[in-house]
Amino acid sequence: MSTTSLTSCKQTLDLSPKRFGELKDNSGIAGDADALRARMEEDGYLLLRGLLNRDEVLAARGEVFSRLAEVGEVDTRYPVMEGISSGHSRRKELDDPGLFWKSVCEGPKLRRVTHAGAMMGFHKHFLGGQPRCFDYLWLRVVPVGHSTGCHYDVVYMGRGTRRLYTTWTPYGDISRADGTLMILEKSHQIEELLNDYAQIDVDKTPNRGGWFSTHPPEVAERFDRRWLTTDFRAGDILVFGMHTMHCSIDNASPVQRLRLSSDTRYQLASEPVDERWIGPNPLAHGRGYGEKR
Ligand SMILES: O=C(O)CCC(=O)C(=O)O
Repeated sequence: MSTTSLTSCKQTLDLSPKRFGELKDNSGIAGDADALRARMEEDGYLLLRGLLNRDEVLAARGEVFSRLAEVGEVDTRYPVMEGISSGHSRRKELDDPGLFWKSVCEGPKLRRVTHAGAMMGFHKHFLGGQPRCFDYLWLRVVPVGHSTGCHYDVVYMGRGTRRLYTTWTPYGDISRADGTLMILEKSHQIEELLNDYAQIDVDKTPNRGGWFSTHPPEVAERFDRRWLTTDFRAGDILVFGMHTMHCSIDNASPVQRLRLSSDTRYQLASEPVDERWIGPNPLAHGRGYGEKR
């Protein structure tokens, strides 16, 4: 991959080998649950290539972009599957935009990917028992110029078991220039973060927000670590723990392609669950799918 310049949160990333690198591909150990657990312990993440059925993932992409075309967000002068942004939206004109978004996030093709089949099979294998996926699904439709700030997920969903894992799923082939997820290497071992930032519960500290920083290059410098990412293909997944610092690269698609991904959460069904994310109408941070994203 010959990208010469990337930004995240509008900050230019240092792409030198000291500060930037490739995520490790763990597909070779996908069949060995003990090895997967040991790798998670060591690295704080697992990249698994081609774990999902590519056709199902692409069908979910088509489903989501068709719904977004209904509200004018996808430019229908191009094939809907391309996910080219129109630059505007009629979503706010709907009677209930939250209900619309919920119906997109509950689309059957999307849920087939996140809540069934190979995805649940993997988590059963990895967790060593019956898995449960949060009912709430975080769907990201990221336009050019946008990204996510640096954070641990625990600050948003830390009220249940600590053996909870996020899975980031790209719906399409997403190169880093289109805004992939980045992991801060070994960030699950940074005592300073674990003892302080990780103790936050965003719903108990109003106005603070959950992001640790909106300056990824500064974070890499401060903790003397690399940001890791890769070019993803439909079918790949990236699994990581609640204490793994991550953020995303700004979408810089030259053709205004929307970056489409979801993040979903898995745990053992037998362990305590964070109730905010469960049920037919999850409360989330108070407004369910009507939450400002
Ligand atoms: O996709 C993104 O930009 C953010 C995803 C995220 O924060 C997560 O997977 O926990």
